[in-house]
Amino acid sequence: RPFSTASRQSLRIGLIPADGIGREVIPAAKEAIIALGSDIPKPEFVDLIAGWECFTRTGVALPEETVDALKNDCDCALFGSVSSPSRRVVGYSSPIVALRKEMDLYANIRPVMSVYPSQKPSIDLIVVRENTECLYVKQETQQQGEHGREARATRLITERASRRIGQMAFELAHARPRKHLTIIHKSNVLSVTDGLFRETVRGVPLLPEVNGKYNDVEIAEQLVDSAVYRLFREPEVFDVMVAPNLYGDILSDAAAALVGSLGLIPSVNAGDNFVMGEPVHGSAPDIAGKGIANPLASIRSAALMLRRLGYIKGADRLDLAVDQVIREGEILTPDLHGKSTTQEVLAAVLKNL
Ligand code: GGG
Repeated sequence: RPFSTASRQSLRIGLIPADGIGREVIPAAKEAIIALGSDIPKPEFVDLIAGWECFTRTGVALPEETVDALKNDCDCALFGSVSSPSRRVVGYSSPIVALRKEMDLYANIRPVMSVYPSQKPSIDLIVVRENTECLYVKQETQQQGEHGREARATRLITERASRRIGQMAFELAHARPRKHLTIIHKSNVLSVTDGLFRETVRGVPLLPEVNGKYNDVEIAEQLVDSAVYRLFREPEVFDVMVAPNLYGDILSDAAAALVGSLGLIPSVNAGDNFVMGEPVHGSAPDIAGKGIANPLASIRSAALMLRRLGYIKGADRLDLAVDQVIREGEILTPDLHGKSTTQEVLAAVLKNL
């Protein structure tokens, strides 16, 4: 818990629903936070805009006012989902990628857990995704080559970013019962970039400032392709996994398949001075506006955000209320083979609270 809002009378929470189902699930998370009552400081919500729809309306995907408000007027935030187009659009750049960099939210922490005690093997892992570099520096060029067009992308891995994501991952592993960390890379092929990531993360326990704190963490390594294979064959071997940006994104979606739905998986974008909850799922244009999006990942993201800020009781209550809805299995959205709406699932969570 690197920073504290504990002395606050109120908690200023920026809300950025952005696109698609983000506009349905973030308001649900807001209701769940309000229902916590005195277990957290009085929440005050700051409505903010960003996203593809914002771009089509205003010509800007991430307005300066949104970033300013987050930096100067909010203690934390919740982000929904964004629908960036798959083609290049002049003047547009993904606002969530930009926001993570602007706010220096260098770690994306994505826990994946099975809820049913009967699920075998039982899954309880965290993907720790580096959040600021790799191919997401978005330095792409295209030119005419001898055999047609040639496109290139720069992949940036720095010692600084690898060290701090490594420290975050060791800290999380150290705090868990199994104390096991797997470093994900592909340094048999990308020996320079992934080689630097691997070597730097491995070096974290030896840093003088760490002072031996992580000596109890068992370190393993896995090439990213075989990590996906093992994730499906024997997910129970993983505890904390730390990965460069793109691998972390892909691995966490894959891991979500093991526990029923991407609609259950929360995350926080964490830095040293700010935290922003965000469901791992995207904007789901196929179901947007139908009122059937699963709000549980967003409610769990709110719990993760509160937990990182130190509001453990509030976070525990949200997690327990969500787990109970899943275990009872009666009021679930269609992604979990249920027939209920977003509002009905929210009502069930609120009842459990
Ligand atoms: N909440 C996660 C999310 O929005 N995922 C989709 C995503 O990251 N898309 C990248 C983009 O649209 O810019």
